[in-house]
Amino acid sequence: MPGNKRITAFAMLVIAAAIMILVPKSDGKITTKENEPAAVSTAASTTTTSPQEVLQSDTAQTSTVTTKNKDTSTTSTATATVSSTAVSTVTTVTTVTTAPVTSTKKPVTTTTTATVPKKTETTTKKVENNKPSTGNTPVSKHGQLSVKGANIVDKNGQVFQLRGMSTHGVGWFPDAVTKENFRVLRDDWGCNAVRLAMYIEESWGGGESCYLADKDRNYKIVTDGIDYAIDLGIYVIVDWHVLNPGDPSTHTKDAKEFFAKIAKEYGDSPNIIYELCNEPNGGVNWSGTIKPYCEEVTKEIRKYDSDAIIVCGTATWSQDIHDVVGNTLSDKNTVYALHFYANTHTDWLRERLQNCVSSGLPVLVTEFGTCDASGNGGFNTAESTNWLRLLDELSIGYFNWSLCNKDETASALKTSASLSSLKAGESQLSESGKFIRNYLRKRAGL
Ligand code: IDC
Repeated sequence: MPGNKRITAFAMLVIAAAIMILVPKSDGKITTKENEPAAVSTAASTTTTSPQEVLQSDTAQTSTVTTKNKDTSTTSTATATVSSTAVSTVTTVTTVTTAPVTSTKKPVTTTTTATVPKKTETTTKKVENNKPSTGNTPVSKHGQLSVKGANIVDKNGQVFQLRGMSTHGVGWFPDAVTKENFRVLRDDWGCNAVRLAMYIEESWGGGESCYLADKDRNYKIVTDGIDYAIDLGIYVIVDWHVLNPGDPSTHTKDAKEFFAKIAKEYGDSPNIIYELCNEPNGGVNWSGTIKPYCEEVTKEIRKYDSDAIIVCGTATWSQDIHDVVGNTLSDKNTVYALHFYANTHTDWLRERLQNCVSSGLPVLVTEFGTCDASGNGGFNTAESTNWLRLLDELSIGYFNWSLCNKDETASALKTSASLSSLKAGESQLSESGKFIRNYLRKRAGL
């Protein structure tokens, strides 16, 4: 019947038009054009995530658009964050595509970046690194750490002791930064954390450069290391390894830039801990130089990460923690670094530590060696044990220098051992490595 046919044809047209309007693009991505509404127009970052992942709300300056693609079971989220303070002549448009996941494994992420000229605001990128740790890992159990009095406490307010290995300089020994190495440290050594030491201004020739000689290379090694730690559910200290020169304020601008980038990318992750300056030295003092430097960098980090633990180095190669008593930063989640090398720094420094802790100062030993302060010679089990017992008594965390096979006493690995494939057990370990593994295992109840 012609009348009915006309109605049917009309109905089909309406349905077809509705499908064209309503069905999202098959690739599940949002394309953001330059001339889109105010907040999005200046900058855009597009992220495709798994349904389980929920983008945590950003600052008030972030606008988020979310669509659901039924076909691919993915959620597309466009996030634009406009920094009101920064002024730039370029805008970066970043597209992050994350394959959908059904398991708890980290999704594969690809990132493409294009530069769009002529905008006056800069974009901040928010990659989703805040996936909750699953399984029985240190971070899934203890979550976001904070400072309470002289202690670090976990998400339940229970005192928590960080224990782990420090890498050597990641620019120098990048091979040590592998997920399998960190897994062995977690499962066979009983570590709940690692420290990534990134030298700032010391280069050793060849491609093995410090941060300022090759920012991109060092940044990549560090962020790979952070990703492994997040995947494994362990804590990770990002160490701005100030040593030569000893004045951290020489590179305040670079430190702020580096930590802001890390904090933007990982600020939502409970794993991350920022160490602002390894060992100030060369006569710089706490109140005149180190504290103002730490305050400035802390302010920068807090723009993007409101609660992570921040570690401030102290004067004289991070030994002068007593200078900080009564003159701490106002930031409540800040702790102060004490470093020792067991054959050089003995009773007198332990007494200092006890006094400072009695005064309520929160201290973290982000680096210690079992030997001389030179890192070579003087392996001393008795003094190392004295130190570690005291730190255990006080629930103060510690990180051993270093996860390396360099020919020096402090190295935990034999020179002949492969740096990239740490095996469970003692076969690859130096004298120091065996002692440390054994001590850490016992402490972790392994
Ligand atoms: C040492 C390394 C050594 C390297 C040297 C470079 O062990 O291989 O040649 O740095 O300057 C620290 C520092 C740490 C030192 C370590 C041992 O934080 O960078 O590493 N140490 O000297 N403070 C006290 C000792």
